[in-house]
Amino acid sequence: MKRPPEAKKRERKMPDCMGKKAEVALLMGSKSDLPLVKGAFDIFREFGVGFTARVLSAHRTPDEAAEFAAGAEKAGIKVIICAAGMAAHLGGVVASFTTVPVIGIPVASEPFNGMDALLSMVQMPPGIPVAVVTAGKAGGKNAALYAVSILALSNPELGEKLKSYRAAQKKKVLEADAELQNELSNL
Ligand code: C2R
Repeated sequence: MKRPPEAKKRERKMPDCMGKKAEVALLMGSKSDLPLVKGAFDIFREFGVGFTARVLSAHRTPDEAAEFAAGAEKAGIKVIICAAGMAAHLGGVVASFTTVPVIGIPVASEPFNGMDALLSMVQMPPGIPVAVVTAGKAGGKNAALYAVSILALSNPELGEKLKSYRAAQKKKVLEADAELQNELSNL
């Protein structure tokens, strides 16, 4: 049976960053969100995770956003991250077109300082979940780390990298504490 042209379109290869097959897709509602999600790129690079990033909007490019979401699984995407501000419907709409896990990053903007985006993402009706992470710059980093944890479930090497990352983080904090204790004892 001949497949409809849109099915073919959906299987289109994802544009890969880092020359690796993309397993994570990071969508942002506008290019203006980019400064807040850059932390995610650093984590993907650090962990060697292939990713792709797109500017797509459920409001402004509904057809393209739906096409991307509907074709993501076949294209090998295992986690989709959606960053959006204001009435942030992007994550919810993307999640409605796929069973690939969707993580939302609420982007803070005037006049509600991100509360609008947070509630739009976190208050999904039952049946279509979106996992929401920290608003602000930390959101990019945490969304990427969460995506890495999901991928690590079926990739032991990535799991080990994640454990080393946590151990290095712990070491840094304990060193900072030792430094503080030293400073306090010299007061
Ligand atoms: P502009 O800076 O382009 O005016 O966008 C974007 O994520 C951005 O934070 C302002 C804000 O609008 C958000 N936006 C959404 C969606 N599309 C764009 N929340 C969507 O589909 O949910």
